[in-house]
Amino acid sequence: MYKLNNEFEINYDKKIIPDKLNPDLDKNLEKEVNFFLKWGYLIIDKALTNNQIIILRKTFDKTFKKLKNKDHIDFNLFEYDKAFLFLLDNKPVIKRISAILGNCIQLHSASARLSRPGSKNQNWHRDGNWPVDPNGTPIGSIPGQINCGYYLDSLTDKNGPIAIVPGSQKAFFKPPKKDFEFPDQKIVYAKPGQAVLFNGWIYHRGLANNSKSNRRVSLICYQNSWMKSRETFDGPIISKIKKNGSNLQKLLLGSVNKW
Ligand SMILES: O=C(O)CCC(=O)C(=O)O
Ligand SMILES: [Fe+2]
Repeated sequence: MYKLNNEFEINYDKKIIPDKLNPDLDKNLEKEVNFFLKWGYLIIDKALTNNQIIILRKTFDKTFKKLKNKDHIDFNLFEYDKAFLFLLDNKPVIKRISAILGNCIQLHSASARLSRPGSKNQNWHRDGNWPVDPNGTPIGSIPGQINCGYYLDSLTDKNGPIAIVPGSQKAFFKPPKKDFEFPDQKIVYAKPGQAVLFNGWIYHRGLANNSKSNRRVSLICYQNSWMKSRETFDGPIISKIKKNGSNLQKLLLGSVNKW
């Protein structure tokens, strides 16, 4: 027999949900939003300070050294080391994410990928399943997911830039599982310190690393806060921030567990 529990109890502080649903956009931000809407990606300069780049590289290397042969952390990155945590609500990035998605945002996944020398082209993929007919629904629902890549090594043709296909974020079908180049693909050569935002539903892939050094990236992905997340939000590091952090951190970490 199904047992009723307190499913309907609201157990979060209502102040976590922002009163104002969209931030004010200045001319520059408006330009960036329009670029993102047109091309499906956006490069943010000065997303990390030099010191933050140093800390991230050190933390990244330490983390993967402990994991030995593993080359992909696909969620819960913040539980591996609290030095990654500042990426959660990194101001220059959150500013653009909320300019595009609105103020009600949540973490979809915090991940990291180590492409060692000799790594092959990744498969074309989306970061989440595209859930809406390209014509929209009658009521016009448009959920959104935006990934943010912090590349810790300058991307070159040798170590594998990231390729994206502008327009594919609205395609109904999935990318084929074949190693090929789209004629309209765009190659992004990101630099450490920049953040590369891209639509989570755009076809993309990291390219082969034919250099002699590692290629490192942390990816922090956001979406509307009412969408389902890949994160579990229950590890010891996250639980502390969920309890004592700012309202924004709580919102991003799924404190609003019922809408
Ligand atoms: O390595 C890259 O440039 C992209 C990685 C990626 O798309 C992913 O991990 O989902
Ligand atoms: Fe991806």
